[in-house]
Amino acid sequence: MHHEQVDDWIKEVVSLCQPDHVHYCNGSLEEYNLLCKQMVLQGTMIPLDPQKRPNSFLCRSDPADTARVEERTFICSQKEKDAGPTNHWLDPTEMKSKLLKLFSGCMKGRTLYVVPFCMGPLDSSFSKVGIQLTDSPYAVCSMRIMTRMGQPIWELLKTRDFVPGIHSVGMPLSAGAKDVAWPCNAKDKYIVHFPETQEIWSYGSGYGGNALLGKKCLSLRIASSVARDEGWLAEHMLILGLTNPEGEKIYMAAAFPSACGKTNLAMLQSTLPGWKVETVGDDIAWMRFGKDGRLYAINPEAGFFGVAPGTSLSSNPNAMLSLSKNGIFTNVALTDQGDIWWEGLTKEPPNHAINWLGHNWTPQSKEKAAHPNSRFTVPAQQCPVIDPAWEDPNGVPISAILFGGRRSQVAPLICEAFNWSHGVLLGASISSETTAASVGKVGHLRHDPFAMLPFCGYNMGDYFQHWLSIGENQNQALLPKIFYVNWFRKDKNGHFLWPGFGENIRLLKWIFERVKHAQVGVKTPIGFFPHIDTLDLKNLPIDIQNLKELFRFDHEAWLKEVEEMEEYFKIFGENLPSKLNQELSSLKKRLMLSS
Ligand code: GTP
Ligand code: SPV
Ligand code: MN
Repeated sequence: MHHEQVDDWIKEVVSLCQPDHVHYCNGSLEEYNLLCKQMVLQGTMIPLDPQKRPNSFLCRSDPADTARVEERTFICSQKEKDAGPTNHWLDPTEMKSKLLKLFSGCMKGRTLYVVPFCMGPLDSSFSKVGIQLTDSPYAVCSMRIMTRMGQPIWELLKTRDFVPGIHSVGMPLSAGAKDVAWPCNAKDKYIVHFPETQEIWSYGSGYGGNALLGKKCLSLRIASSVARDEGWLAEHMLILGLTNPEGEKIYMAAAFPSACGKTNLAMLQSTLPGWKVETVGDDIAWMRFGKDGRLYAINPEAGFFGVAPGTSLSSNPNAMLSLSKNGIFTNVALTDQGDIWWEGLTKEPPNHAINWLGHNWTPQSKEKAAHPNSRFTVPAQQCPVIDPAWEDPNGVPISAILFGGRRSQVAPLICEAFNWSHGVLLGASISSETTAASVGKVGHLRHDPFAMLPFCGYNMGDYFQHWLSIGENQNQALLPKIFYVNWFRKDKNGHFLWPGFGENIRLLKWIFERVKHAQVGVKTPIGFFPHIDTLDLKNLPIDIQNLKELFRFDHEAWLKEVEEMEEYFKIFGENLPSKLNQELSSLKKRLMLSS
């Protein structure tokens, strides 16, 4: 939408939603503090002990609003085919009329906040401006942490187009009615994208990616569709810098599905002396080729919205240090000392806490202390290992791309693609066990190509083609090398075979050396495996049997995997690139020949 249209658009939405008040956000600390104060009075926020965790708050959501709602997420392109077989679709006109009904009067009794924000550094030509109109002060405060929000954006808007987003919790208040701590619409939710007109409408949820429209809605679903047209990539990827003991540095990006280890890898604390990881981003990467033929990435976000359970000083000390102050904690437990707790935070659980449902909790309780998708929201600049180049307007040059998922079986600890198009097959073939990041069954294996299943704003078959084309047109020698990793393989007793977390540095080191042209690994039908003696396993307490199992190549299982992939690819019909089919047939041939 053009900048001249800002005022008209806001007026239109105000007359549709009928809020009692309109507040234009300037993004100042005073404004943030005031909103927090109001939310404390309202019962939405509970201040934590300022001695322990300064300027930090706990929020408890409605139990009917705790995660992304993929079943209620829509891509409304003109043609159903352009949304593709993996997205929910409705005719845009039909959806618009539905939305107009839902939004009519939906903000009665509430304040509409006008939230101007920028995804990416203000001085970067990669960045995109958006305006979110919302009736949720929780969303406003979260957007102030997760994006560049406020006054400077009003300046940018004088000359720049913007993506309009309308968000309502979908719970109007009749005159005099008392509000609840977490307003939402427990029955009806719609997270809707119109890629052709670059519009976002979100109704009924106040939680995470449903409500912070700059994140998944703009930076992935809308941006991926823009990126296809403009020749770049908007990806569900972390970005990290890796420095070796000699001080040489490379950057890499990694796509893992939701709650499969991006934040942890992005902030990894190395167990190998002299090796260091620094964080550029933990969830989203926008990447494009520079004039020098290298791929450059920026992190469009300004904060971390990270999974709380499992985060501790031993698993992810840098995340723990990042959330020492100025945080919003949603659906974690409250200790008797006025601090936060979640499963895995400490070895010894507290004797008593108030859990995410507001109930008394003890270690004997049947209920969880924290919801499995409970999250912290903190500014990225608080991360002790934030990369010096994290706000570089030109981005950082990417030397390696990792794909991975949560696979208790079959997938090896690491393998390297033969080349770019084989790497695209590795990305397209990601399957992963589902997690609590999305509403629905947890732990069942599903396809999640490029970790983008819930986030691709157009036909996934065309997305595969886009990835193939983008690589074909470049100097092959300068393309990032592509790898597949799996930290989650389990033994017969259901225990993880690989220690993971800080020990993942051993694989990053191997990747570093491959980028620097160290010897090629062992060729297998599915890719190059490392020669065991090229992996640095010094002082790693791992059983040799476990190590063997992590790289055990189960021929039968892989043939089955390929047959299943053939079936899956059929859903894309004529939109499946023939090149990708060829890559799959070549894989099948290699498997047949090696049996
Ligand atoms: P989103 O924010 O949903 O996109 O998630 P994410 O990909 O950033 O995942 P995150 O790093 O928050 O990790 C999610 C869960 O996986 C947490 O419970 C972690 O403890 C666990 N996890 C992360 N890395 C490892 C690892 O190397 N090994 C094992 N076993 N678990 C891990
Ligand atoms: C994810 O689910 O991948 C997240 C959390 O990063 S949310 O912002 O809620 O989508
Ligand atoms: Mn994510």
